[in-house]
Amino acid sequence: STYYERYHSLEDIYFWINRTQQDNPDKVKAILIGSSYEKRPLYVLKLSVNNRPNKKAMWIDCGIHAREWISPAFCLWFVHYSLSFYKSNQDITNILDNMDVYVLPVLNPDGYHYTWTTNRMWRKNRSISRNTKCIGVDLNRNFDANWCTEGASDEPCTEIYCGAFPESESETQAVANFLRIHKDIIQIYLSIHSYSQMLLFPYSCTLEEAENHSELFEMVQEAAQKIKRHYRNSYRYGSGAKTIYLAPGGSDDWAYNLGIKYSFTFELQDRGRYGFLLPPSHISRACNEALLAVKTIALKVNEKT
Ligand code: 0X9
Ligand code: ZN
Repeated sequence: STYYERYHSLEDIYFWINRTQQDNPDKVKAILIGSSYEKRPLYVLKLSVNNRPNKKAMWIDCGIHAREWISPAFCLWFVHYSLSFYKSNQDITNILDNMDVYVLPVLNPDGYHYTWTTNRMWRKNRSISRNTKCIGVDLNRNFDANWCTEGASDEPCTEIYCGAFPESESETQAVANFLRIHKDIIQIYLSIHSYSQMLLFPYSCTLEEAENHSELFEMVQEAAQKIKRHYRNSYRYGSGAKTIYLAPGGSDDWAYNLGIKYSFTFELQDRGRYGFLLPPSHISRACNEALLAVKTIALKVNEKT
């Protein structure tokens, strides 16, 4: 198997980030956007193929939940695919000619490292809070979107602990600050999770419909149809709250409210047979399906603007 058909430790991924930028100095720049609770650096890779002024951008983050290993694997897959097939694949060429792409391969490095060394099923980050021996905040409940209402918990010992206050966590702050600064150029926000095969969009923090609900619905519907046709695999789609559950404080809803009107969360393979423990032999299929969804959405947004 190739490098991209295997899972990689955090140390390997840091090495890969450095190597990828060194080998592609004209297309890739690593940007330090902050650090984790345990002081690990958070690097975003900026993919940019030409210096056209006023270029729009897409953001993709992976690994907000530690045990969802297919997610960082997808970010690496996406960067490698973009660098390998720019100029030979028409879709990725069209996308990169029209927008820069910011890729954060591991949003929650402390948690990811912990799943490699100690507990494979860890979800949250590794921050220590007062008055409890329970560790970690669910970073996808820590953003300022109906923070800590129904679907999150203020109990530190739960898997969906929202943290002491919105953006209490240094990983959340790093992402939120970067998006605030770049909100006028970023048109598309994508957050990659697993598992359950779903293409979700705002809102998850309320049952109300987003202002451009039907536009978002049509985009994920088209993406799901393409996956079905190409790979004979089914993805459910719709707003988060109606498709899975109410879950406030998520990055997608927060980015949407910031003004990034094309905001999505993808839940990659599988539908529960292996769950978070998706075997490496399934990585290429899972990533190609997600890649097709990313392309479909990015091309649609390019068409509109
Ligand atoms: O609950 C979550 O955070 C995500 N599902 S997971 O099984 N990967 O944990 C879904 C996130 C959907 N978006 C929001 N809740 N904002
Ligand atoms: Zn998740």
